[in-house]
Amino acid sequence: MASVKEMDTYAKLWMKEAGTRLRASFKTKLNIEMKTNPNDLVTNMDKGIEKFFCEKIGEAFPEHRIFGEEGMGNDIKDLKGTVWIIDPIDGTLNFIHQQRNFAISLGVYVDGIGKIGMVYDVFSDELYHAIKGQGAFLNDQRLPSLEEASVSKAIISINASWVTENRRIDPSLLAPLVRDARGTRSYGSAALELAFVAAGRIDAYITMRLMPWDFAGGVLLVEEVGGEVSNIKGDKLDILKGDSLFVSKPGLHKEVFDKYLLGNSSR
Ligand code: 2AM
Ligand code: CA
Repeated sequence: MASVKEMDTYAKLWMKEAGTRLRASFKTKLNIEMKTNPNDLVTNMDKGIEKFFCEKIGEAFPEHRIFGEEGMGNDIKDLKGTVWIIDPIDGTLNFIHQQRNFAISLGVYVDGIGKIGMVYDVFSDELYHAIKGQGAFLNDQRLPSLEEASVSKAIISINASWVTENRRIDPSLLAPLVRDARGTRSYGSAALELAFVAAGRIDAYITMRLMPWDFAGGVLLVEEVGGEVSNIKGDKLDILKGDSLFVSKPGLHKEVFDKYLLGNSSR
């Protein structure tokens, strides 16, 4: 069986090569297609980068399975064995509109347990990287453990959708949190927002709907620096189906559940 070290070494090389390809694509004309709606877009690069990972993983680890956003991997119905969960471009709208604020996200799960998490901020050339039990790193510099935080001193990443009429949460629940926090931000890439929480650049990230490849890599980064990770009800994440997500520095989780999400929590 492949060792975590071996998978990690390959994964890092592939992330860097994929990033170089994405940066090179800034000079070319993108081929953009609509997926489910006019704001849900996919480019030739999303597909090309997923194909690149599928080929590399298939050559190095033919017995492993791949769960990718663009569907070029396997039809995944369980997390048995080793599964590589990949988003070739997380934040495709940013990639198209801004050529920044997007990331490649990768998580390696063995029998449902996250072993390797990587998020590559391609524009900034910052590779966030975690191995379960061994800590999290930014460009090979170890990230320190997160310190306790409180809402009044926190910068919270949240999309404005969740405090306006929407189908997933009563906007009056999160509006007071937005009011009480020191500040809010929205970067438009869940993987990057997870990496920013792990690096202490923001204090929390809350969102109502993510797919497995949006968070499979990033949640490991946050866990490895002692951050708190759950869905919006306070339950363990559903890695296979996707979930809502609430990650934060220690202490913030409890404060947010106690003061703002009471009634929405299953605890
Ligand atoms: P994507 O660009 O890979 O689709 C934007 O707030 C974040 O949510 C991005 O990480 C984006 O990833 C993801 N996202 C966008 N639309 C989504 C949807 N309908 N369901 C789940 N995740 C989504
Ligand atoms: Ca994507």
